[in-house]
Amino acid sequence: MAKYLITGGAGFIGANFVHLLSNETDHEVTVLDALTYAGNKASIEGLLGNRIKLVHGDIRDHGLVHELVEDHDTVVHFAAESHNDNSLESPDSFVTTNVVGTFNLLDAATKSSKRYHHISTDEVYGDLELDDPQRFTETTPYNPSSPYSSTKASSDLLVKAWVRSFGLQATITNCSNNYGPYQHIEKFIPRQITNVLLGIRPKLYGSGENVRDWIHVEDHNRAVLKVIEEGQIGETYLIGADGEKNNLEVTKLILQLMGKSEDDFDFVKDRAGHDLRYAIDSTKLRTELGWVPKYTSFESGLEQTIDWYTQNPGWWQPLKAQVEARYASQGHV
Ligand code: NAD
Ligand code: TDX
Repeated sequence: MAKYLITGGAGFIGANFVHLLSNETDHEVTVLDALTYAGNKASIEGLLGNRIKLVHGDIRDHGLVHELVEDHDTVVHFAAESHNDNSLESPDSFVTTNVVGTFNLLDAATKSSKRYHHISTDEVYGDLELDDPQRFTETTPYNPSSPYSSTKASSDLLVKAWVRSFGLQATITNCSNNYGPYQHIEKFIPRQITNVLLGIRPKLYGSGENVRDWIHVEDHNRAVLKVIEEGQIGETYLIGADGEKNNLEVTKLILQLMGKSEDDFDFVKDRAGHDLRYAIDSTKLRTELGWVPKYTSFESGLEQTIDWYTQNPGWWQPLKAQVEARYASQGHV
């Protein structure tokens, strides 16, 4: 039994990770989450009690971060501003949360000699051509495109520097696009599912040719746990499940699974600087740590996700009008 501090544990991936720790380990867990627009206490409410606690606080609060890190064995850092479209409109909080917030955690984990795991993204590597035979690996040079991905890249570089300069006991994982329950409805897949549920046509940026490498959130989180338990200190592991699909294919599949016509969607204004393709080669994680994904069928993972949003309107419906109003102001409708 260990004491885990989970930052961003009321967000999409962090909340799913807290469910995994609750169901499959006997660790004590403290969630540190600022409950921004992207955090939702309801995602972990049913788990809160003696073993799982929530501290409503900000990773930019240096004193609070030091106090909490000192009292735990392992820090798993999910908290971030995570949405590319928002980072184009108002990048400030991306810099303060993703860079300065990460610095606070690294400083505290170094000073109190704690194990630190850093959650990052494949977007730090930039994008690939559609026909590029090489996928991202642990040695691909960093080349981020957006304010979001450049702040995530900055935070990864801080971790690497703290490992080398101060001996921080850290690992990093860079994962591809996640889907599954509890994902904020500003993101692509839940935006389209909830649109269809409300009779609104899905909205596809540009020509829909952009490719993302989809992985179910549970597969991501099981890989994270494996890296924390068995990974080599100082190492980076890429997490991906060979799930490349373009946005047009995903939109058509959602429409088909929800009993609508495949053409029942709109093309809308593209995202500025829109990355064309992400693709992960996860050979290192698979061969060194023996991780394999459970969700090998994207279609059945997507069906399960559609069911979850259909069964849980109370979780997402209160957010919908505001999310769509923001997209309208950005011209993505
Ligand atoms: P999310 O936006 O759903 O959740 C982020 C959480 O962090 C929220 O609960 C929010 O309240 C909290 N938070 C934000 N700023 C904070 C602050 N200053 N202090 C404390 N808490 C704060 O994000 P997500 O999709 O769950 O992503 C989690 C992590 O995984 C991020 O680091 C992201 O970069 C990374 N990642 C995401 C994906 C993906 O597909 N979603 C893929 C790879 C990596
Ligand atoms: O309405 C939409 N229509 C559309 O075509 C939205 C919201 C998105 N898109 C496109 C843009 C992307 O090509 O769908 C793709 C996925 O978009 P997002 O869900 O915004 O994800 P992305 O920008 O790829 O980044 C995600 O994966 C990597 C997460 O938000 C990041 O946090 C993670 O690091």
